[in-house]
Amino acid sequence: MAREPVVAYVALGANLGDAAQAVVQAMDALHAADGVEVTLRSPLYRTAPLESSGDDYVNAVLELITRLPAPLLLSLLQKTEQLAGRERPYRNAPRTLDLDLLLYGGAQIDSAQLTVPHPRMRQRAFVLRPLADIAPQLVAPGELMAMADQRVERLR
Ligand code: A4P
Ligand code: MG
Repeated sequence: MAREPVVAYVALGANLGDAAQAVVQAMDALHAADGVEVTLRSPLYRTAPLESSGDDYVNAVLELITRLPAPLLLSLLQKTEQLAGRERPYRNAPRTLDLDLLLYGGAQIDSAQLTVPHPRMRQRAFVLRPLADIAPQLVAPGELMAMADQRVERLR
């Protein structure tokens, strides 16, 4: 266990089956997991697929507090994806649930399994829009405006 609690941000995405339900269930599952407390949940968004095929995605971001070291938090995210029936036929395939670790405190991590901050988060409106809802201090005002061509509609 990490000695001090760490604030982390997780992006959730799904575009197979009941995507909104998968995202909400994952938020609940993470909150119920040992060693994790979900402290903030963004609204859900319907978003156009980016470098991916299939239906529109449902995306959201949550904030959590944990003492789990980052590799164990990643394992928990992957276990939660598996419970939602995640399969990986090819990169960026449509998915029942994708959980990406965006930020883990102020840590910079570059291991074979884990890159934090998430390397593509700053190019993606489907990440920055919900992140700005719950952590506006982490998203610069101009950043989202530069992505106005990416379709992102608030669901609820
Ligand atoms: N990995 C490394 N760093 C991280 C991190 N910070 N968080 C490794 C999570 N995982 C991390 O992930 C592959 C490997 O990345 C893992 O084994 C882990 O060790 P994956 O989820 O199995 O594969 P993936 O989903 O194909 O890759 P990834 O990186 O999640 O894809 P992207 O780049 O995030 O893109 N369009 C819309 N509108 N909404 C979306 O949610 N998502 C994608 C996925 C593409 N287009 C989308 C959306
Ligand atoms: Mg992923």
